[in-house]
Amino acid sequence: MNIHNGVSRTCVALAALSLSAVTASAGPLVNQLGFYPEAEKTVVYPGNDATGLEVRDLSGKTVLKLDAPDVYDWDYSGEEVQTFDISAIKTPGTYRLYRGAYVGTPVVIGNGVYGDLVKASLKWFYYQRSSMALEPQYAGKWARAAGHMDDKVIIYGSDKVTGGKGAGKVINSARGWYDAGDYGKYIVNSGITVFTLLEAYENFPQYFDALTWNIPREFPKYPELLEEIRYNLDWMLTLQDKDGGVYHKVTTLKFGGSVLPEDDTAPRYAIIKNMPASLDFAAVMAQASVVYRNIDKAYADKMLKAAESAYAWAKKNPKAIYKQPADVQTGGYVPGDENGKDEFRWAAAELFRATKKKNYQDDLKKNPFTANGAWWGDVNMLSAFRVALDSADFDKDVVAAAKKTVMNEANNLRTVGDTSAYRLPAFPWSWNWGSNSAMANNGMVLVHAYLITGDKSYLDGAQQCLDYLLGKNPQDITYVTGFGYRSPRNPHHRPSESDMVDDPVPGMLVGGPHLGKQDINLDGKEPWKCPNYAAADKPALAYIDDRCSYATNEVAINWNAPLAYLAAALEAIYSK
Ligand code: 9MR
Repeated sequence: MNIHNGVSRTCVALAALSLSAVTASAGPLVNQLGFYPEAEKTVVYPGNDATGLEVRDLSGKTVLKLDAPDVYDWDYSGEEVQTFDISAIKTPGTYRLYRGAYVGTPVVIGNGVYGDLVKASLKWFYYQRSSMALEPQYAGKWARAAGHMDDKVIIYGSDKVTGGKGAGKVINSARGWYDAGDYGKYIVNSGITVFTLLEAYENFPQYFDALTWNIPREFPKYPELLEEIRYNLDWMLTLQDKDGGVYHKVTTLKFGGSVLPEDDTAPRYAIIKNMPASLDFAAVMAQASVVYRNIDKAYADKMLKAAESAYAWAKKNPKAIYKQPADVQTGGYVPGDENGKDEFRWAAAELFRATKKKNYQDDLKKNPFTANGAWWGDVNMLSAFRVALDSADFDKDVVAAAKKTVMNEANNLRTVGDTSAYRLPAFPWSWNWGSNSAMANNGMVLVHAYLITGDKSYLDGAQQCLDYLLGKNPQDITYVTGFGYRSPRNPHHRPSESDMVDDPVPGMLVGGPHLGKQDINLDGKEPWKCPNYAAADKPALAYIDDRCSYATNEVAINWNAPLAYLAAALEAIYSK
C-alpha cells in the first residue's frame, strides 16, 4: 500500500478545484451488476483528483456526498487511484455518480442483483455438454447439434497410431462437460470443478433446492444443480478402469480447429491412468456420495465404491504421475509439486466423511494441511474446507488445524482487500493463467471464513472479489460474457467462435489478465497466436478481448464454478 497525498490535502483540493471544472474525472470502476443493500459498496476512480463524490438518484436528488479520499498506488496496474465507500446508501434504487460532471453508467442497489448471474454461470455447464444436442427450448440461439458422442474412445497406446498392435481397445466415455474453449474432458480439472459446485450445494442447500434455470430434466427428483453435476459425474465414472485406476483425460491427440463440436471428428483417446487423477476422482466421488445419498441411494453407493477403489489404486501406485506423451498436445493438467500430498489429503478427508473408516483419518493425520490453494494444481484448501465446515466426525485436532488453515488464508486476504488501492484481496501469485478464477477462489475462501465465524467483514472481502470480476478493474468490464454494461465479446471458446451467433454464449468467466503472454506471436511463425499485446507491462492490464488469446480470454469449467459459488453465496446469504 502506498498513500501519498495525506500531506497537503488543502493545497491539492484548491489546485483541483479549477482542474475539475474543465476536466471530467475518468469514469468510476464499479460492480456493474450492483450491490445488495447491506453489502459493502466501493467505487474506484483512477487518477488523483481533489473533487469529492456526489451520488444522486434518478430524480436528481443527492443522497450522499463524500470528500475526495487519499490517493493510493496499485502496483498491479501501475495506477494512482481513489476509492470511495458508498456503503451508506442502503435504499434500493438506481444511482448516478457525479464527480463534477456525470461520467459512467448507473449503479444499482437492490435485492437479487446476482440472481441472473448465478443462473447463467451454471447454465453454461449445460452449454458445455458433450455427447448431446442442445435443443432450442433450452439453448435458445445457441442451440447446436451433438458433438463428441465419445461412445468409442480408444485407450491410448492400444491402437496402431499410438503404439499398440491392434485396432485399439475402446470404451464408452460419453457425457461430461467440455473443459474450456477446447473440447477435451479432463479428470483433474473436473475434480476441483465438481467439488466447487457440490460445495455450493452443500453450503447453501435451501437456495439451490429452489433454483432453476431451464435445463432438460433426466432426474426430475434432483435439484437442478445436482442434475447438471450428474452429467459430469456419469462421465467421470466411465474413466475408471477395472483395477480402480482412473485415466487422465479424453481428448484428441492434438487440439482441433475452431469448429463446432459436430465438426471436430478426430479420434478421441482415454489417456494414461495416474495417481493425481485417481485421487481427485476419489475425492469428488466420495463427496458426491454424501450429497446424493438422500435423493438417490443406489447412485451414491456406486460412487462411494468407485471412490474407495480409486483411492486404493493410488496408494498402490504413488509414483504414477501423468507424463504427456510426445504425440499428445492437449491440456497437461500435471500438478507441479507431484508428490500427490494435497490430492491424498483431499481424498482422505472426503472418504473419511463418507465412510467414517479410521484408516482415512489416520492418513489425513499423517499428512497435515499446508497454507496453499485452491486451484486445480493444489487441492489442499479443499480438504481444509471439508474438515472445517463438516467437522462432526473428525478428531478435534484435525478440525482445529483445518479451521486455522482456512482462517489464516482468509485473514491474509482480508488485510490485502481492506488496504489495497482497488480493495482487491489478491496475492502476487493470484496473477497467473486464469487470474480471474484466482480472484473467485479467493472469494470462496472468504465465504468459508464467514461461514466458520459469522463475521460479516469476511463477506465484505468476498464482495470485493466479486466486484473486481464484475467491473471494479482497470479494463472497466465485467469479465463475464453477456453481463453488465461492457463485457468480453470474443472469448476463446470454439462454439462461440464458430456458431455465427453475434453474442458469445452467456455466463462465461474469461481467464483474465496476467503477464504470461503464452499466446503472443513473438517469432511470427505461429499465425494462430495473438498480435502483440505485449506493451502491457502490468499484470492487471495484460488482457485482450480477442479469441486468439487463450492465455487471457479463454473460458474454463474450473473458472466458472468459483464464480457461480461466489455469486450464489452472496445471493443466498443476503437474501435470507
Ligand atoms: O488452467 C490451466 C492453467 O493453469 C495452465 O497454466 C495452462 C497451461 O498448461 O492450462 C490451463 O488449462 C487449459 C487446459 O490445459 C486445456 N483446456 C483449456 C484450459 C484453460 O486454458
